[in-house]
Amino acid sequence: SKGTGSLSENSRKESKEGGELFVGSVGGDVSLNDSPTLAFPSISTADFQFDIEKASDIIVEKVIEFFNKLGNARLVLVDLSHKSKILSLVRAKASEKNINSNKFFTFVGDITRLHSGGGLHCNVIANAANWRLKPGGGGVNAAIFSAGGPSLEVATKEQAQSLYPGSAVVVPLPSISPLFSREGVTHVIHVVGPNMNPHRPNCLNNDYSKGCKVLREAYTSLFEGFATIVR
Ligand code: AR6
Repeated sequence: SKGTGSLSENSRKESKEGGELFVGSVGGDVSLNDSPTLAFPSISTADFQFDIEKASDIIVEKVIEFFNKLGNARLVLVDLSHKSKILSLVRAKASEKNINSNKFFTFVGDITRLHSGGGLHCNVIANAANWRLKPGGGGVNAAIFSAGGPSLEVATKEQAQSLYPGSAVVVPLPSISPLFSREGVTHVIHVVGPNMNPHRPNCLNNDYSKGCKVLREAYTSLFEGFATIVR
């Protein structure tokens, strides 16, 4: 078994610039490295403080739903650390549900350096964005806007000025963006998830019946957006 399987099977390589360690598996079947691939972070589970048990159930549920509609693509859940709790929860639940690990697996690395740093080719990456679609603010949003450069900001503005929680917008990347030229990323999909952090806008005050509904909507919008690119 490969892919969502144990970290010991993963290939290891040190990044020359940052000294960060990239650990990943390209899912066993190397020919699949050319199929349309969406890399996505766990929406809402860091700065937005959403419960990781609930989030991991929703991720696995939505991944299964996606593959029931569309077979010829890969989905990759990415996080920065080997110690990522959301990655291990999702790996365990995905294997319980017998999800094909060539088509869905987890990957440790910076989502803005998957190809250059980790040897994983993903033509689409998702961003856990804020509702104003503003750069900065920390987390994966700051990393993606910084790596995408000014052309990502311009291209984003052309698509939308703001997003409500649970929705997503597909942004075609201009070829001058380093994410395009260096990483081979053709689209960024911004997604805004539910917020449980009282210090951020639209806090749901621990209302998890609303929160889970909004997180499901967020993954539905994300995967539908990816499907429109693949088709
Ligand atoms: N590569 C891969 N995964 C990452 C990276 C990266 N470079 N950086 C963070 N993660 P978060 P949220 C993981 O906080 O909870 C922003 O300020 C991280 O470990 O980025 O949806 C926005 O502007 C976690 O698993 O997003 C919003 O205001 C996941 O990405 C707010 O944070 C999401 O963590 C959104 O909060």
